[in-house]
Amino acid sequence: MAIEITAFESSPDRGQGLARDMPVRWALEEVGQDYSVRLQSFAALKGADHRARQPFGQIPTLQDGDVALFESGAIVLHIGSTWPGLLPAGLPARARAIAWIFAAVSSVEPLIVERETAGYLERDQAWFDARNALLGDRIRRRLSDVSVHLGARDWLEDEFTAGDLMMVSVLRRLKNDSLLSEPLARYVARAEARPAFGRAFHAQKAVFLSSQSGRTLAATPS
Ligand code: GTB
Repeated sequence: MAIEITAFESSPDRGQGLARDMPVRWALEEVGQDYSVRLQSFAALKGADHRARQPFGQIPTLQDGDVALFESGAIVLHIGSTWPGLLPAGLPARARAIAWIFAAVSSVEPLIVERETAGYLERDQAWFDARNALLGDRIRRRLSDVSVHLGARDWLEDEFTAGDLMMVSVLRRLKNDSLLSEPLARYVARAEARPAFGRAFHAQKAVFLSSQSGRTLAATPS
C-alpha cells in the first residue's frame, strides 16, 4: 500500500531536520517502509485541500491506504502499531513506549516551543530577559526529570522505541542550546547515529537543497 506524507516545499529549518515531517520520515525508515512526499508551499498549507487533511493547515500528514492522519505523535503511533520495529510486542512495554510518545509531545515539547516563540515574538519587551530565564528554568527542571529517568540506560525503556524517537525529535530543537546538557545530549547523539535517522535526515535535507537550487521535487522517495 503506497504511503504519502506532506512536508514543506522550502523548510525554514534549512535542512536541519527540525520540521515535524522528520519524526514521520524517521519512523517510516525504522520500520522499513517506502514513502513518497507531497511538498507543500505555505500558501497551499492554508488551502481547503490541505486543511481537509490537516485541520490547522500544517505539516506533517500521512496517507496510508484509507488511513489519513495528522499530528506527528499520532502518525508515529500509527506507524509503530502497523509495522514491527518501534513498539514492543508485550503489552506492558508497549504501553510504556506509548506513554513516552505522549510525554514528548505534551510534557516536554510545549515548554520548548513556548521559549522558542517568546524568542521570536517578545524579544523587544522590557521584561523579555526575566521571562526567558523563567522559561529556561522550567525546561531545565523538566529535562532533569527525563535525565533522572534515563539514568545510565541507552533508551527510556529497555529498547529503542517510538517513545525515544519522539522524545529525541523534541529534544533536537535544543541542539545548539546549553539547556541540552549531558546525559541528554549523548542520548540525542546516540539516536542520531541510527541508520534510519541518517536516511530520514538526508531525505529531508535533499528537499531543502533542491529548493535552494531552484528545482522543485514533486516527490522524494525514501
Ligand atoms: N502538533 C503538530 C504536530 O506535531 O504534527 C504541530 C505541527 C506543526 O507545528 N507544523 C509546523 C507547520 O506546519 C511545521 S513543524 N507550520 C506552518 C504553519 O503553522 O503555518 C514546526 C517547525 C517549523 C520550523 C522549524 N524550524 O525552522 O526549525 C522547526 C519546527
